[in-house]
Amino acid sequence: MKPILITGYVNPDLDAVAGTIAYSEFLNKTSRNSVVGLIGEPHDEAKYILDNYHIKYPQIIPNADDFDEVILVDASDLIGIEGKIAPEKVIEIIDHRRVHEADKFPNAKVQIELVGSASTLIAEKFIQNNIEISRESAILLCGAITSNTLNFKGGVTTDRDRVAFEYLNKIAQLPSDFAKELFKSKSDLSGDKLKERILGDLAWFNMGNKKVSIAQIEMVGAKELIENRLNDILKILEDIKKEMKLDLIFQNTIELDECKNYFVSNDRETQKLLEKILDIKFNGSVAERPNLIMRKQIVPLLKEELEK
Ligand SMILES: [Mn+2]
Repeated sequence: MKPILITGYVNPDLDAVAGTIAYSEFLNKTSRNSVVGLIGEPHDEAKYILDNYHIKYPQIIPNADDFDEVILVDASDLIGIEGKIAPEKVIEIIDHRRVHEADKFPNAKVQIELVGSASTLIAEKFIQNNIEISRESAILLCGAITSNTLNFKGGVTTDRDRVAFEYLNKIAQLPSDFAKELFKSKSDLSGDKLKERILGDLAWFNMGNKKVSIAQIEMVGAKELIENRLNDILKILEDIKKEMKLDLIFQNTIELDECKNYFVSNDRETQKLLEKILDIKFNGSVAERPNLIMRKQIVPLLKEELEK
């Protein structure tokens, strides 16, 4: 029997990279032969953990054509896998976002639970089934939980994430500055890295009759980035808007150190919409908001507003 492919979105983030590697380990130790195959380019943060902890890179594949069965981790939308994975091949989905398209995968067993990180759901499988996890997988899952919960400060954080992290870190034994170093690894956006990051972590949605895209940057030093590169950001967003024929686009810039967000848009309609749903006020092209809000929390608010 062919192995099952375990993968995530094209250009997977740390949650997907960690979750796929650990879930493959779980399946190989319990029930079925599986392999991880990532499509596209993993995010910097994922590469940082793989490099820094000398973990073997998973294989990169062009698409899922060589496989009959696919499991998606940290992914549940057609957008983001289009043309790479046939939805009928997906037999299982493990994800944690409120707005999703799991119903478009006719053969999938679906587990969507609103915890901070898909990696928490994977960690719970080891815990519940009493399966020993490798240190490599524990490190990856710890990294993903730290990242996705914004080091447990993001509004998506649940007790389940904390419990999973605590369990995993007994095996991972991470240094006390782990979160700080992890966040530093994705905070250099000098030169062309800015555009690469925006494109690498872009998400888009159909809401009402509008095509909406949200760029998201999580970093330390967001204020300086916006002060120094605002025009570059606006130009990049404008180019994406034209190229993808979007109705609206904005950037959610998450400052990990000071726990605030900076929203960027120079379109007055978009600004008004965001002012309404997020209770913010634009000053020029930028609006500041205290506390941390992530794209997956903004999407349901935006969808509700645009579809009413
Ligand atoms: Mn995730």
